[in-house]
Amino acid sequence: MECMIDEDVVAASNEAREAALRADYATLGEQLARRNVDIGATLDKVRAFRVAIPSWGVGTGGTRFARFPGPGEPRDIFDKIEDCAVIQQLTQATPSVSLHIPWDKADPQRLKQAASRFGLGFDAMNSNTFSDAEGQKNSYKFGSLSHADAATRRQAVEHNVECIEIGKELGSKALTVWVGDGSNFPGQVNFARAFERYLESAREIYEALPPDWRLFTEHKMYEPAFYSTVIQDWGTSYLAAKELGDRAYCLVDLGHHAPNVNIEMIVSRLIQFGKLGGFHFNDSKYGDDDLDAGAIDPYRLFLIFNELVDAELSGAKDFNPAHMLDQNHNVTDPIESLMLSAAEVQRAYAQALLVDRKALEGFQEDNDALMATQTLKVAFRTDVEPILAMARLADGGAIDPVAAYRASGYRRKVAGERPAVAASGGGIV
Ligand SMILES: [Mn+2]
Repeated sequence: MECMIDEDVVAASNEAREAALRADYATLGEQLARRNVDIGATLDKVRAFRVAIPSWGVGTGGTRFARFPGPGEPRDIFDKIEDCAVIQQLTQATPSVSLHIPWDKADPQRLKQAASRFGLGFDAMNSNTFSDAEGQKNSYKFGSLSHADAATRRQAVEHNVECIEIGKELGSKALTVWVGDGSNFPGQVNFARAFERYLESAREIYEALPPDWRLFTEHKMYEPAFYSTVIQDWGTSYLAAKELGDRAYCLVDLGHHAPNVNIEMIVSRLIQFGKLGGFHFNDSKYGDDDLDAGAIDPYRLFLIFNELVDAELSGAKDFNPAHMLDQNHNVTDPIESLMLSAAEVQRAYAQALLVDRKALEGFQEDNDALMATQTLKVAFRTDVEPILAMARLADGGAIDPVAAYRASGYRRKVAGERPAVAASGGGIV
C-alpha cells in the first residue's frame, strides 16, 4: 500500500514522543482501573471507531462573501483522494471518503483504483440538487425533488439514481439526500403540496436502492431557503424516512438545528424508533457555521456520544450509524482541521465509554440530579488523549498527527505541484 507521507518522517516524529506517551498511558490505565475500567478494552473500541472524510472538506471553504484559497489546494477528486490518504495515514481513523456528485464525477474504475492505492474505501454518496450543474436542462432555483414542475422533479430523481449507480461501482452502501428546497416568502409555496411532491420523488429514489443500501434523509432548518424549508427538522426527516420504508433513515448534521436545540435528545428519539442513520459532525456558534467538530462545544459532542454508547451497549435495534465529518475550513489547512476533528469525534466516543452507566442509572432512579450529572462530568473531564494517541500508534499512524504532517512538508510540496485553479466545487452540505 502506498503512503503519501514518508514513513521515516512519521517514525521519527513518533520516536520523539513514544516514551512520554507510554508513561501517560500507564498512568491513565491506573486511574481507570480504580474506576473499574479496563483501558485496553477502551483502546480496542477506539481503534475500531471510524469517521469518513467528505471529499469537499479537503478544499478551502468559503462564505457567501469570499473564499481565500490556501496553497496546494486539490484540483480534482484525484488530488482530494491523495489528501484524504494523508489524513488516514496519520490518524488511522478515516479509511473512507464520501463523494459528492457531480463535483467528484469521474470514471468509477479510476476512482476505485485511486482510492485502493491507499487502502481507502467509499462511504455514503451525496447528490446535489441544490445547485445547477453545467449543461443541466432544468434549473433548481425554485427547488428540486419538490419542484412544482414535473420535468424538474424527474431530472432531480434521475440525478439521485445516477449517484446510486456510481456508488454501486465504488462499493458505497448509502445515499445521503439533502435538498435546499423551500421558500423565501410567506405564501410562496404550499407547505403540504411541496412535502407531498418531495415524498413522491423520494419514493422513486428509494425504489432504485439496491437491497443492501440505506437512504439517509438530511434535514436543515434554513439556508438556502430563508422562510421555509421542506425538510427543515428531525420531525419532518423522520416522517419522510418512515413514509419511505425500512431502509430509509435520518441523518443528523450537528449544524442544522436552531441554536440551543437539544440535539442529543433528538439522537435518542431517532435511536429509540430505529431511524438514526448517521451524522455529519461539525460545530457551530450561531447557525450552520460548519466549524471544526468540538471547536466550540465539546461537551455537546460528548453528550451525543453518551447517547450513542448507551445504544451500543444496550443493543438498540437497527443501530448502525454512519459517521462523517462535514465542515468548512476557511482559515486553517483543511488537512490539519480534518485530522484534529476526527480525533475530537474519537475523543467524545472514548469519554462516553467511560461513563459509569450503572451508577448513572441508580442516580436517575433516585432522582439524584446532582450526582447523575456529576457522573457524566467525571467521564467528560477524563483526559483520554493517551488512548487516542496509542490507538494511532498501534495502527501505524502518528502519535501527534499535526506535528508529523508539518514535519513532512506535504503542503509545501503539493503547493509546487498543484497550480491554483478555480475551485472544483467546495459547497457545504
Ligand atoms: Mn451535512
